[in-house]
Amino acid sequence: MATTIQMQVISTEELKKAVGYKAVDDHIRSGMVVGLGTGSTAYYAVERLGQKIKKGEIVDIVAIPTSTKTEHQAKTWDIPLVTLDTHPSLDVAIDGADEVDDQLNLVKGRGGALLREKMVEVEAKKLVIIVDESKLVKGLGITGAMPVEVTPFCWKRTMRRLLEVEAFQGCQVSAKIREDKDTVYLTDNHNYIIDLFFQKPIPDISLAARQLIEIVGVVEHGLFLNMADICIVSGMNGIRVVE
Ligand code: ABF
Repeated sequence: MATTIQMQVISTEELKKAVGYKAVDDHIRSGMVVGLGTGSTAYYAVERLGQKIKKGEIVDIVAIPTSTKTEHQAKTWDIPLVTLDTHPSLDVAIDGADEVDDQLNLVKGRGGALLREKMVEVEAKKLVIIVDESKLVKGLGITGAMPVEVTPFCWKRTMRRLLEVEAFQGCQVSAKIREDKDTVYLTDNHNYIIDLFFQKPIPDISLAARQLIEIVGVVEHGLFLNMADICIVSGMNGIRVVE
C-alpha cells in the first residue's frame, strides 16, 4: 500500500517572516529605543513593529534605522525615528546577517548597510540576529562576499592593501569593487564597497578584523565579532534560539 509523506514545504520568505516577527514579539516592549536592521529578514521585524504600534500594543517607542531603505519602510508604518546623536544608547537592535558561526560571530553587509548597522548595533544593550538556517556556517567567509566599506579616494590602492592582509594568507582571497548597473555602488554614506572572496575560511577572524580596520582608507568591514547576544534561526524543523 502506498504511503504518502506529508512534506511541509516552507518558503524562505516564510522562514524570514517567522524569525522577524518572533524577534519583535519576544524582545521589543513599550518605551524602548530600538535599532532596525536592513535586509529582507529585518524587513519583517520592521513590519511586525509597525503592526504592533498601529494596534497600540507597543507605545512610546523610538527607532534608529540602519539604512535609508529601512528608514523609508519605517516611515510607511509611522514608526517614530530618532538618531544616535539624540539617543546614543539602545535597548535592543534586531538585524539579519549573511553568515553566523557557532560563536555568533557574523558576516554582514552584503546588503550594503554595514557601516550604519555596526554603528547602531555596537550601541545596543542587546543585539538580536534573525536568520534562516541557510546562514549558519562552520567558518566565516566562504558562502559569498565579505564586504569592506572604503573611501572612494584611491580605492584601487586600498584594494591592493586588502589583498595583502596577513590574516588572509592561505585563504586564496580575491577582491571586487561592488557595482550597481554598470556603475560603482555608492553606500548611504557615499563610500564604495570592496567585496572580498575567500576559497578557504578565515582562520583567525579577530586578527583579520584588527588588520582590516588598520588599513587607512578602510571605513568599516563586515566582520561583526562578539556583538550578537541572541540568534533566532528558522528552518524546516521550526524556530530555535541560540544564545
Ligand atoms: C543585513 O542583513 C546585512 O548586513 C546583510 O547583508 C543582510 C542579510 O540580508 P537578508 O536578511 O536579506 O538575507 O543586516
